[in-house]
Amino acid sequence: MCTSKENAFDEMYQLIRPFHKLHGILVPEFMTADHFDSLATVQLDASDVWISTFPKAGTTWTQQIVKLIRNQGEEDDVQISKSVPWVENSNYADIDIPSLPKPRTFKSHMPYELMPCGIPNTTPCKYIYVTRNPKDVAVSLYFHYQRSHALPDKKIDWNLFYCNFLNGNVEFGNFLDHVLSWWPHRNDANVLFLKFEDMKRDLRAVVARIAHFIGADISDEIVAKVADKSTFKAMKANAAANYSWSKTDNPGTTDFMRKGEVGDWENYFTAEQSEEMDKVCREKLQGTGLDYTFKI
Ligand code: PPS
Repeated sequence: MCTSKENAFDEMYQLIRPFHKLHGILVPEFMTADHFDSLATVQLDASDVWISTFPKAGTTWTQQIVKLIRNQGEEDDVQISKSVPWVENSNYADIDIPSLPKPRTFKSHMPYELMPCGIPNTTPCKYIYVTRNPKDVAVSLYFHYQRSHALPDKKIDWNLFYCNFLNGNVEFGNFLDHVLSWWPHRNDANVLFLKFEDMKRDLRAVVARIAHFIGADISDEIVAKVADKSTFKAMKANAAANYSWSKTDNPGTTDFMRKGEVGDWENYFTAEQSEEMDKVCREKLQGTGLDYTFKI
């Protein structure tokens, strides 16, 4: 249980590269305030589509879908992180947004009110927010910390990570606060709110919804083609979509395209942790109408 870990934050953040707060949100230090603030003057366009998520909720999957829809189902060999850049990440600061060919698609992990380049209800763009049940997000993010943030040869204990996740002491803060920043806007005309589990259940239906939302006129045949090229298996085998280019200091850790399942959390959560997370979700989501599927 998390309550027994009083120093969880200090304990875990000694094992990983430096993090800091960016406008109140915990992020890796490579995301600088200078870069973020410079985005405020970027001119957005009505054809821009943003994909926003809490990390590990289905970002890359949705990036791939939008990219394929906008390309009539045709692949290219451009890495997804270049085709659909992560805007607030200073590592991509050399990407000149104004010169990118339109229509442009962007990735962000910011909550609603901190979206780069403008709060969604003040811009002409469309936003796809994707969420996933928090137990699977926690497990996926745990492996991501191990692979991408842990100092060489350092291993993070699952119980320690779980505790930090529950307390909102992970990148992009508290998972439930993040989703609840977007949830009230789910019916806004320029927001499409999606769930990872629905994508797993019926990928073609979600591809069709996304195409309709972004105003792409594609046939049922192209919808099927996009869905076929966006399955976990297809993306894992696709060198432009599987992040095989992203290097780790911790050999032996998992691939970015790890499992892509609903319910893998059962292999890591103890019964007490699962109950604790259920309780926190119940308390925080009560009356909002938002719920999650933990198993399909
Ligand atoms: S990131 O780092 O925030 O951009 O990560 P993100 O892309 O949001 O999430 C990575 C997890 O999504 C899984 N994934 C998929 N699952 C099913 N189908 C497809 N096509 C797919 N593509 C990516 C990926 O495997 C990570 O989840 P886990 O549970 O770790 O496998």
